Amino acid sequence: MSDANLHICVQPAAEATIAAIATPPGPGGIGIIRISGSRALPILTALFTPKCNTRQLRSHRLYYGWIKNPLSGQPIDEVMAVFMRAPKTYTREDIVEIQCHGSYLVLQDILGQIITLGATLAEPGEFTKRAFLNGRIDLTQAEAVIELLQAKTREGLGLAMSQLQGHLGLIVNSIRAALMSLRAVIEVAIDFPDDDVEIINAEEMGAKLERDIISPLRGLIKSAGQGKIFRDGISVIILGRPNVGKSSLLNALLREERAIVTPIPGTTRDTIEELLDMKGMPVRIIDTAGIRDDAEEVEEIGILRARKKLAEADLVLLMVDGTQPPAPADTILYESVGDKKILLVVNKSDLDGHSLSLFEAAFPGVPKVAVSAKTHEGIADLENGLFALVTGGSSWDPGYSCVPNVRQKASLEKALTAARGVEQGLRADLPPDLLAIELQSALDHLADITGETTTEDILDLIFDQFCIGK
Ligand SMILES: Nc1nc2c(ncn2[C@@H]2O[C@H](COP(=O)(O)OP(=O)(O)OP(=O)(O)O)[C@@H](O)[C@H]2O)c(=O)[nH]1
Ligand SMILES: [Mg+2]
Repeated sequence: MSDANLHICVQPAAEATIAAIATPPGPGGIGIIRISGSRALPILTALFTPKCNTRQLRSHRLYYGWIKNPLSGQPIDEVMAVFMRAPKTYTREDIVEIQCHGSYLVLQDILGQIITLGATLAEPGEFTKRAFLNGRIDLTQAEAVIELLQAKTREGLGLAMSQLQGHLGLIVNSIRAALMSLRAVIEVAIDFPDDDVEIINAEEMGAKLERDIISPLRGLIKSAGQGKIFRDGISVIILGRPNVGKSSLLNALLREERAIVTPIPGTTRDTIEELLDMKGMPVRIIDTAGIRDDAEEVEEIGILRARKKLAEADLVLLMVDGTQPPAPADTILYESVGDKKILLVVNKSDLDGHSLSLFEAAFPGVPKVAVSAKTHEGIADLENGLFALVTGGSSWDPGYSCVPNVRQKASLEKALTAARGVEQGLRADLPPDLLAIELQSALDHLADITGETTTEDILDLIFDQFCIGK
């Protein structure tokens, strides 16, 4: 190709053609570079020599060939390349994907050529942001993409998938449609204030408000609470006096010898954190230094760390040695936990002299479970007990539900408050223009969820969570 064909095009930011490496850093079987925007095809044409000698690349077809330096003609890599013409693409713009060998250097070289030919480096999440701005997906689906990428368990993935299919957007839009039909009636009442006919039938409107708006909003808010634990997971801390078996329990839960276990009290000096999948719930489990008064210096620091971690934990596994009678130190620890959820783990059930009933008497009403961290007896009971404590024993099936995230839940709550305002206004016979204000506020908060009125700041916050190339 001659130099004359290599004109570099500088485009305004909104229309800029963007490019990024879409696969994670590090060597891999293949690496993918993605380009989106009006210059995607000219850039590919300048770099790519297909084996089949075609003049024009057809859309949505995968071609085999070589990426070459457009100036020197020097081959850079043997690749598969695809051009996808807008609008049937991820961003609704023209897209090119180049599958090359998964070498960081090759990927960097090709990306460098693409930038030279006029593309800009994509920001994190910019491809998905364009999909949203170009109307292919709503904001709930864009957020689902982040969740899908970050899901830690199958259940978390199920939630993300359901949201990616747009289920939440559909429900929110049906609530909005109901609000709009109420607003239409109220607007008629505003326009004809002296009409003899009663336009607003408070009872009928109240019933519709409850059935089509308030009740589904409540349902969504409730499932947000339940879903949070499957999406974001929980943090569980193992606390107890030295030598009760905390590290052994960590190992038993992880099913690997992660932490050092010895008969010497004060073995664990630092906190140890690991992530595990407990019945679909991502659980960050934290083993801590055994807490005692006469600890030496390093151990003392570990104990301070344990106390700090306690503040962040959602649930405490308070571990005791079931072969020893309850000690005042156990009670002091129990009291230090405050109002956090707690499960008393009475360990060493494999040994003679183990007694659950002694602890029943000392800690009445506290959920407890007998286990042997050594033989793994009772570990399943512990997992069930922990799960029940966290979920409140609900038999909710996360995989198929519509579960709003924290941001969406906050908007749903504001919409619910506004909808309740309308309900109260109807009962108090407020003038229609005041009802209209509350109704509009509910509509605005719902529009925030799907992204119709979301501010640039919030969009930035959302898309900043993405990785580059997505
Ligand atoms: N028989 C029996 N021994 C156990 C059990 N759990 C732990 N042990 C033993 O108790 C000792 C202490 O276990 P660790 O898991 O290190 O206890 P820890 O609470 O982490 O102790 P520190 O880190 O020192 O606070 C080790 O000798 C373990 O083998 C159990 O369920 N049964
Ligand atoms: Mg330990």
